[in-house]
Amino acid sequence: MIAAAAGFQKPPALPDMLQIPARPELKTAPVIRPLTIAHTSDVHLHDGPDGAPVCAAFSRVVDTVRDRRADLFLIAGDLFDHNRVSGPVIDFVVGELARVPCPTVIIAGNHDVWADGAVLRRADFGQAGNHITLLNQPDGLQIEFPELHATVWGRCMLDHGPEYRPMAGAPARLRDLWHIGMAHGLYTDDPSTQRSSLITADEIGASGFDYLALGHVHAHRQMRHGRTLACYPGVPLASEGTATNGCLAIVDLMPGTDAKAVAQSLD
Ligand SMILES: [Mn+2]
Repeated sequence: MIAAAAGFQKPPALPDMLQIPARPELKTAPVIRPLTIAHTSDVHLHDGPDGAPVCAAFSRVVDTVRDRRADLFLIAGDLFDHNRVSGPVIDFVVGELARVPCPTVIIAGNHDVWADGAVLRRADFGQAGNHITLLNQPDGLQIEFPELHATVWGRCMLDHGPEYRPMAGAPARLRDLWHIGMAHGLYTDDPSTQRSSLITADEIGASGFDYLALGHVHAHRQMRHGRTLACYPGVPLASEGTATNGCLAIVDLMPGTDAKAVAQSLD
């Protein structure tokens, strides 16, 4: 029912026989645009000759972000293998991120934690363009992307330990925007375990995120709790001796349906 504007004159009623049947009640779906997300994690870029295949794999990730015309690119921790990564690899990453045509959000992982002198602190992502956002607040940061009708939240990891909970302080949905989270840690069904950086099923279900971009576990895996689809994307470079190719997650958010993710091969 739409209220008539002030001054609007209601037309005279038609005779009964000419009345047009009322349409079925339209569902009041929120005005949210579809969104395609490309999601990677655990790239583990590093120096040295054996770092070259990893760099090539990250280039294939960026190629896929472009080919799939993703609206949003999420890097859910451990982009770098360690915090001593040197300038050439940082320059390479900045150059690759400059090729990404959409907003890109990065969080730290346990290999590239937000310590003094950390590689994520030394990298000048602004050189890649103003489309790169680093969620650098230990207590969490929620960024709104008006053009995407979306928010992205995540915490910045300082220490990988049992006391660190990647989902602590996750905010409620902002207005009717897509509600997206990022978290680097270990998903578990057993909240009593003493492992580090735990992410529990209850936390995922309570978050209300439409999509939760996970990192840390090196295999593609999807979990649904409540309305939330949580996903480890799989790693870009498959480890030696495994039959599978590297992959990332391509996620489709469509108004009125649950999120869907697929593992996109990087062969
Ligand atoms: Mn990790």
